[in-house]
Amino acid sequence: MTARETIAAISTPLGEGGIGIVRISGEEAFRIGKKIFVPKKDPTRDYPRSHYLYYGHIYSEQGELIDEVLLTFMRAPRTYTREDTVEINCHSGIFTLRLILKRVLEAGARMARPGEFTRRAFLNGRIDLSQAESILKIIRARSDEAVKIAASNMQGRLSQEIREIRESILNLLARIEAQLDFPEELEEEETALGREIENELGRIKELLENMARGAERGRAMQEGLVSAIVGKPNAGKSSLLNALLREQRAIVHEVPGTTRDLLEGYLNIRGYPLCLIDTAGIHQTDDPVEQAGIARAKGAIADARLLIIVLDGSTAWSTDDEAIASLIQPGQLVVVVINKKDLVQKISMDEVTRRFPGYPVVRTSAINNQGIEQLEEIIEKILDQNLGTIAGETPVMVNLRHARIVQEACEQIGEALQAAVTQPLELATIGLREAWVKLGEITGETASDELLERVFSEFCIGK
Ligand SMILES: Nc1nc2c(ncn2[C@@H]2O[C@H](COP(=O)(O)OP(=O)(O)OP(=O)(O)O)[C@@H](O)[C@H]2O)c(=O)[nH]1
Ligand SMILES: [Mg+2]
Repeated sequence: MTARETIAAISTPLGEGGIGIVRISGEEAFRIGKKIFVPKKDPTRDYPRSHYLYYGHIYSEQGELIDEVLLTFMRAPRTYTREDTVEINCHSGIFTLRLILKRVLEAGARMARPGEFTRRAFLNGRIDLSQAESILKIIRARSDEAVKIAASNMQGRLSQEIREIRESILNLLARIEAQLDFPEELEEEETALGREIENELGRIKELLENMARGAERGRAMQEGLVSAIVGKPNAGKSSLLNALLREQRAIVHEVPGTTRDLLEGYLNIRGYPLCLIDTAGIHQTDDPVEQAGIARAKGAIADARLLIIVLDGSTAWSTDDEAIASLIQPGQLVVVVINKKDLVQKISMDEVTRRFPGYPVVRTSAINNQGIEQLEEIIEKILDQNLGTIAGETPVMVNLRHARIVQEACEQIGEALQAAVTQPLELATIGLREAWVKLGEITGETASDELLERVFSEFCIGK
């Protein structure tokens, strides 16, 4: 382990709370802890004992009392960073926490950068890169399933699978190379080996494909599936958002064009976290502000995985509805809501089925909370069908970076397979090597400094 500066940060959110924690990590941690902390009881000869909770007080340099605290000295390597660590549990007020941190910095620590504690855990070999990223995912999880997935990856589930796949790739490379070194081998053996290589490549490809398949569900569970509520002005989009969120989140008004900007709300529909975006009503207008809102609405539609298209059942089918139907992109999930079912219905169902063929349709009355449960049921069904459940053994990726790497590796293995079938075996080694290097970026074995910088900068200070 190389000597590094001792770092410190406030590790709990800034604000009022029961307890706040200031964390110190590095060679100087114990010295700093002992300098600023006065234990209540006279310390015994073995003070400070590792992983032992001490009660006492922190004083300023001038000897003024700052706070009453519980303090732990933790000797490396049994710590988060694998370095000597001190944690100070104090009363959580912004000023107390800041005063204690200031005191720690005066005593010789330097302020930690975002994610630096976790980065040290990585550099000191306690966790690999994907495990570090899973810690961040746990912190940001938006559903129970997301916590479970991230926790299992934090334990190294994903890393283990990736290591096994990389190992298989290396073995295969070794076998191909041995073959290339002894070209005098009999032709018959060569075809047998060729078939074996093909089979192994096929197996590796399938493992990667399974992982890629589970990734979208994993990410949706982690971040919330991006879903846009769209429709013509006054259809009841904002009312529907409020009904789904069960709070008066958006302004609802009889004047068309009420919603101008995008409005986001998070909700959990039967275990699926959704990031629900209310948008401005789409129609032809000369008003520049409305036009700007409509442009944003169209952007949100383009980015959404799920579209909740709201039609006003009490008005006739219009060119605006027509225009909205044409915004659906291939691969997007769609549910059609005919709102205002409490009023006399004027909308033509023929037009609805003509323009939205095959999409589920549900009637609601957003202001009376009618049909909302049916809508939720339909959304659940759509997500069940399209986000596929994950095969039991396959680890789930929730990280876009990992998913992209696996996708790329999958393509490279595909190319290797192609080469193994049609061309001299040498060509297959190129794809295999590329896939091996690429997959190493998941665990961090082949990650560049720039990549590490990018990953850890996403963490907050103190983690
Ligand atoms: N009768 C009836 N009125 C509704 C229903 N849903 C919404 N409204 C009314 O329709 C009007 C428009 O509702 P909003 O939710 O603001 O509609 P919107 O689609 O967000 O409209 P814009 O933001 O202007 O595009 C309001 O007066 C609502 O009270 C419904 O189910 N039944
Ligand atoms: Mg609105």
